[in-house]
Amino acid sequence: MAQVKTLGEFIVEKQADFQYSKGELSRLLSDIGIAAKIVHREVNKAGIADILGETGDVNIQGENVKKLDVYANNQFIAALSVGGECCAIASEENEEIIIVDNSVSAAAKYVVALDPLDGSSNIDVNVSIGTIFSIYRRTSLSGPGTLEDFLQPGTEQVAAGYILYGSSTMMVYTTGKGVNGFTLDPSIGEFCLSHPNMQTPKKGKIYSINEGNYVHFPEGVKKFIKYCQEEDAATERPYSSRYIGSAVADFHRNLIKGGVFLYPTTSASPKGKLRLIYECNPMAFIIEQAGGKASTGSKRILEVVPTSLHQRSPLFIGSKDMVEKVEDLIAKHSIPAAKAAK
Ligand code: P6P
Repeated sequence: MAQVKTLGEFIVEKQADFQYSKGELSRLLSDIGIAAKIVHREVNKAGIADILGETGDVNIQGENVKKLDVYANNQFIAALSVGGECCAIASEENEEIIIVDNSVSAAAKYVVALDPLDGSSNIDVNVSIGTIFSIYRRTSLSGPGTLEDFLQPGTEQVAAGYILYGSSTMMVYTTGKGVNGFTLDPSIGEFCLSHPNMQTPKKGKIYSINEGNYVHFPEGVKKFIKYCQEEDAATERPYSSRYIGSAVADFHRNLIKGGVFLYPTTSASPKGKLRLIYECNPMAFIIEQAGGKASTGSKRILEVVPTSLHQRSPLFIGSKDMVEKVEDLIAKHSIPAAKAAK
């Protein structure tokens, strides 16, 4: 039987990749793995336990809060707080950053931004959902973590990853030395290395977008959708349209099979819908490490300098050739501001 390598063994083994590493990042990633296993357990019995449905609260995004959202948020905050390796946490579920206020954590050198349960509108209909996380080295020199610690461009991320609660539960992450995927084996309660050194195909035949918003899309995006639908044997078109409505699930499928996920600006989301700091940036870090690309439509996602914690961004992410095709069409069909002003 092939030797199984657990997440814990892998993290320790790769710790050697980081000179001067004293194990803090390793422990931080392990803390995330522990919280993931706890959330996995609840997600997989949501249909049984009284954890379905809504709490009756509305979060800062104006979204109805699902019980599992709150549960996941609490579990990750607790694991990160107890672990002592991060001094502050930013969560989609919390308007302000959470200071991890204990003697050990105050000296910790990392901050973690996370979407504890993305796609939660799918919980009650048993569709895959996910957790997304992003880790930065704090920029503040001492004392409690600060908002500025989170307002760093995605290029500064130390690590990023997601947990996908799907037909199996997987944890996929990068520390800047490639992308590795681990599948939870519930029989031993361990994440085991199942997808070493993940690389996304340069070309893909899948496009993922909510075409219900078509009329509001920028012209270049409309042209890309039509491009995907044209018959052309040489480029294996038409492509397939696949859209789950859960970013982590759509991203993960395209990462493995090749494809492009698009969330452009729409009338409901004039700045895009996905959050820069704890959704776009972590997935952008992963896709670049896997040989793909992530763009706002005109700029590399990882180079956007955030100005607020929950700011949104348009997102075009996946196979390099497909993202570049979208960027080309957006550039070609964008109306220069001056001309538009006439
Ligand atoms: P729409 C889920 O609510 C989410 O934030 C992402 O996971 C998903 O990709 C997107 O919204 C779906 O949005 O507008 O297509 O329903």
